[in-house]
Amino acid sequence: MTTIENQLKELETTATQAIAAVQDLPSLEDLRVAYLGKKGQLSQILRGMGKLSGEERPIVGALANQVKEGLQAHLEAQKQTLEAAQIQAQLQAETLDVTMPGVSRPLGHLHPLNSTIDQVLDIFVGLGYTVASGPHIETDYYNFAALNTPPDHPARDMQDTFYLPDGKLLRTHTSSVQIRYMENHQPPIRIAAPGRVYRRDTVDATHSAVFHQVEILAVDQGLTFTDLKGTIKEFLRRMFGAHLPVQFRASYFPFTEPSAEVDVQWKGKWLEVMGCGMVDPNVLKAVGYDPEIYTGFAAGLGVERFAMVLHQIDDIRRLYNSDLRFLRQF
Ligand code: 2U9
Repeated sequence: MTTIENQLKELETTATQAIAAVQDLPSLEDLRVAYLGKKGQLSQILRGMGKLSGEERPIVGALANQVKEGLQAHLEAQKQTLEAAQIQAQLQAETLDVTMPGVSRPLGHLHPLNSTIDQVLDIFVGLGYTVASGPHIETDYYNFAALNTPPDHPARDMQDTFYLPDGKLLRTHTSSVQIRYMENHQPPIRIAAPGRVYRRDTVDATHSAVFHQVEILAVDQGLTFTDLKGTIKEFLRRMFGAHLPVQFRASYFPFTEPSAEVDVQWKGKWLEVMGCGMVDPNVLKAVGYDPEIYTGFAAGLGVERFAMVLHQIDDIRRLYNSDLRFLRQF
């Protein structure tokens, strides 16, 4: 045996062992370069071929090829083994156990005031009304004067209304929204104005200085008190149920004439739930509508009162305390 043949055999033995022992793909690649690369050990050994005789050369050449192919096969086999192991490890690490108990995340829901507002608006939108909104800080004009509420009316009293230092005020009803809407639209109109309103009430179980209203307004040619009654009755039936007894009692508001309060018989008792009336001609005049051509009806409801009746809530303050033991019941 020539020295080269010995070297080749030795290379084959050590390289085969080293390849079998390697545990990761980068080290395997390092071995390939070290043994079979351009400047690797096999190339180094073959550099000595020049010194061989003519008969030895093909024999050694054949052996070199055999060693090379053998090592390549080992490298490939080990590569496949390591790759398979890597995939296996990845699968293990990323396995999802679908039988594990889930992590439950608490799901929020609407506040009872918001769901009541939504219920009311859904009904009026279903009857063809458009939802309108406007500023909470208002001028005397939009909150009172345009609504036929004269300067000496008690509603304007400092005792009843929050005035700001600049003479503006916190709106006491959403009717101001409807004045603004009428200024920018011509009849026929049908609008619902939901929102927060402010009054200097002493807070108790049924009164809050901040509460919510939905007011509705329709202006068209030929609207009568019968249209108003029909609309209110239909609304209340959709809200409280099909066979609800409803009664209208004469009342007074500066912005409607005639005016009425609406009671429903609910769980055996008559409860006042809304106010309403035919829009006062002075209000129509204020926004430039001709009261000889157009008539209108309007109604208002307190959202807190509705929510309290619907959900048997005994104290209005519960709606603002953010007590989760209370809120989770809805
Ligand atoms: C315009 C003209 C008239 C809205 C109306 C009432 C009667 C009413 C109360 C119900 C409970 C207020 O929240 S509450 O305290 N509202 O009784 N509201 S008529 O009348 C209007 C609105 C807009 C332009």
